[in-house]
Amino acid sequence: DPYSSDPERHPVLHINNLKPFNAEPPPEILSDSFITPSAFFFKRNHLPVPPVDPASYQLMVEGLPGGVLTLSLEELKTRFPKHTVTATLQCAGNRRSEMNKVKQVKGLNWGIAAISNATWSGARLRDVLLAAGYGPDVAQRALHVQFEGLDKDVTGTTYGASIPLNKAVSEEGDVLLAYEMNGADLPADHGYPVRVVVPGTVGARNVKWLGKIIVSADESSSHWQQNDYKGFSPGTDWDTVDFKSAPAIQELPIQSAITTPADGAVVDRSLEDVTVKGYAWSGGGREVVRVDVSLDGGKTWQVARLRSSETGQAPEPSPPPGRAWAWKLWEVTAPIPPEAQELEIVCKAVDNSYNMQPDTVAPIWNLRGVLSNAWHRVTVKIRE
Ligand code: MTE
Ligand code: MO
Repeated sequence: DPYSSDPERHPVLHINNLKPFNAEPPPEILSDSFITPSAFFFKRNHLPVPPVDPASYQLMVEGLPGGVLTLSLEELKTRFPKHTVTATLQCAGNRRSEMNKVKQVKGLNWGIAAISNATWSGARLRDVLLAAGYGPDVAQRALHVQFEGLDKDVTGTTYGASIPLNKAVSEEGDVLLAYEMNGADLPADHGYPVRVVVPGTVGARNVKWLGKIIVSADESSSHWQQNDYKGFSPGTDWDTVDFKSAPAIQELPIQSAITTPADGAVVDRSLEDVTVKGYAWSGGGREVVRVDVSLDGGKTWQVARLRSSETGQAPEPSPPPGRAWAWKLWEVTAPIPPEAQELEIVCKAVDNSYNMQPDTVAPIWNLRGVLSNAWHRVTVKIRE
């Protein structure tokens, strides 16, 4: 069994697939803390978790004038300044189950919790590329930085992805070769000993168990870069789809969801108020500036209180412009409307480019069920 050396996992996780392991936390855990504890952080593996010996681990950096640079884990930790970033990771398939309700799509049936927020520490990719000889001449011929994982399928093919070179070398891009998550060594499921963290970019490019970095004129040729993780028209089906016609997903669109109450929950009228909580995040470093919440299916709205730290106490840290990598948690407490027997609670977020979420799923439905970011709706019953 190639999965026999997979680590143990927390029993509270909802398992979408056991081998390879794919699981998400119960949604209400996400809004319990600004930083998601690593045990509850969603896990998305395409392949078995590779066992890596930290003493013999080597990271290779190729495609730069200095030739191949090889770094041990110790060298990565000591030769480069340690940089810490709080960044949210979201799978392109988060909320896919809502697309499945419109029409069947292909992929794991994720709920709303294939997203989590952590503190990551490591070397800046930029610093490592500079040490390997990156300079302005390289930007003339290279456009992409490819990453290869150490996890392999039965044919020996490794997981791979790439990001634009300008994101990788930008001082404001904050791309990390992370060896710590939430102040401890990376857990096995999250890429021990080293993973790429590409803030603002779809989960799939945040390559775990990193083995090789290649600066190249071309994108990664991997299946996951070329023939997966792309968006298409609702009218495109598996007979007509041409994966070459669409760009690989990089920055993700604006997103929000209600983590509590859960759909179908019962709320006692005697409580008088209902408290609604959730998360909101946008890709590309765009900051969430507002979350609107409705208790009546979208007829009337109120503005949620946003939180961007563990305590939520003023003064709240404000991210540098264009570098809002972490989600915001939000909350609304409102009186239960006197005549209502049922509440249709809806949320929608706005980022600082005034991007907003679409109101329904059907117009953004796509055959792979990615980029599912319609207004999130839950219905709760009022018990008299
Ligand atoms: N890296 C490797 N090497 N192998 C993988 O299967 N999955 C990717 C990405 N990096 C993957 C990988 C996908 S699709 C996502 S959403 C994120 O890792 C999930 O990261 P997490 O498991 O730390 O939440
Ligand atoms: Mo993903």
